[in-house]
Amino acid sequence: MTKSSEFFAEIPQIPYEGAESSNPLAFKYYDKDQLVLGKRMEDHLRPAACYWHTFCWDGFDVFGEGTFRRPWHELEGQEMAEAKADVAFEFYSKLGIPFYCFHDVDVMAPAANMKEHVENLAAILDVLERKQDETGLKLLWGTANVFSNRRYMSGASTNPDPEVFASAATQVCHAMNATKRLGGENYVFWGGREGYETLLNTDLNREMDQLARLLTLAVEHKHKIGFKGPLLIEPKPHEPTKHQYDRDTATVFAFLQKYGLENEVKVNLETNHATLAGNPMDHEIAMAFAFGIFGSIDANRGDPQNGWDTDQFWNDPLDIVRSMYQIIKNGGFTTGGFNFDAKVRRQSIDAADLFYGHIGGLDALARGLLGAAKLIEAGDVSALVSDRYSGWDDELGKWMMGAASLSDIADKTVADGIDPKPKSGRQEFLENRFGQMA
Ligand code: XLS
Ligand code: NI
Ligand code: NI
Repeated sequence: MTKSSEFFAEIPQIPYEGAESSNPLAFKYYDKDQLVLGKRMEDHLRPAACYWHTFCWDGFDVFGEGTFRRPWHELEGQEMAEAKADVAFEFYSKLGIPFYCFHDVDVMAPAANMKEHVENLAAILDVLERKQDETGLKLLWGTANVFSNRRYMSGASTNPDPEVFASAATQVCHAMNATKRLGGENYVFWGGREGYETLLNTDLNREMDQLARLLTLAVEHKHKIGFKGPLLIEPKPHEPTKHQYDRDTATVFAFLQKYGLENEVKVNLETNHATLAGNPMDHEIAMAFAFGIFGSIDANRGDPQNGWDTDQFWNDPLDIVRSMYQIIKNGGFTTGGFNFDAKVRRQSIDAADLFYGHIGGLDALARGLLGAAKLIEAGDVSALVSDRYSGWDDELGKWMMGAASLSDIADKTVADGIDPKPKSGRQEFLENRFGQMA
């Protein structure tokens, strides 16, 4: 175990105490060893917490300076990176989750150029590897931040300047190597600035070809270094750019198909990004499974009154149970998991607030899992859906999906006097069933 820091000295290991507990630093529903549909809760949810919101962001917003004043933010260079790793691993361990996630720049000493970037990333890997060994924590995914540095203002791989592409490729190459070395289970691409601000200065065809080129190079590199996990694209429609090329699951799938990457790349879906794209989260999940590209989830939510990625902790029970139902019904996570890509508000400045956010988020997922499991065990929802489509398993349905031509169908319809009888879709009944579990 890592030794307790002053910052988290007041925080104990978070226990599971059950729904009746009034202890704010205890789980009420997340009991990691509880069996749900024959599988441990932890193995269903595979929870992870991220580095960036909790240990990098200092609470600044566009109108104001950082509010958190964390002790490690006062430090510099490798010393800062190591102090950050100390508190991060202490936090993950006290929370009792199995995974974490990071961007290259989250974990390392800041770098002035690409050479320093490569050196500083290498310097922190020994530390992370040692901490993983000490705590048993695993890496759900790694990624490269190719959107914050000024050089990426006009895009990373989609930049009009090939030297910027080269810089992004360098970061991706080293972030993939780092993820492989740390035993990461997936590698993520979020195209933060892979889009445009205005079409007036943009060559769309070139930009999409360049984006696909970097992905193709990453796929080749993955096989070259023997990285076993999938590469995941994280769809988002906009923010920071006006338009992002990977706007939602369906758009990503079309893009992957165009460039022949649909068997190599999957998606990391984020709740708040789905909302921004005008899609409910359960739609994104269902589409990803339908296309065979479901990978992982960034769990968070937006604010219904705000049109941006507020990254709040996901705590809408109905939304969660609907999403969880899609995940579990379709077989659940394989390499993916639920990463809390979520942050406390900038007024929540205490160490305990970081725990309240994650405890609530994990409890909400656990409740959603229990609700979805009940619906799956009851079986009435899936029976209703299969019954609705049962005609397609009969002769007429099979024939139309197979041998029949359009005119064959037209002739038969008239000759047999086919006259369909409308049936209820039962939407309110179904909504009540999900409401009961939320
Ligand atoms: C931003 C994204 C980002 C990715 C990782 O909106 O959610 O945090 O998850 O680059
Ligand atoms: Ni995310
Ligand atoms: Ni996001």
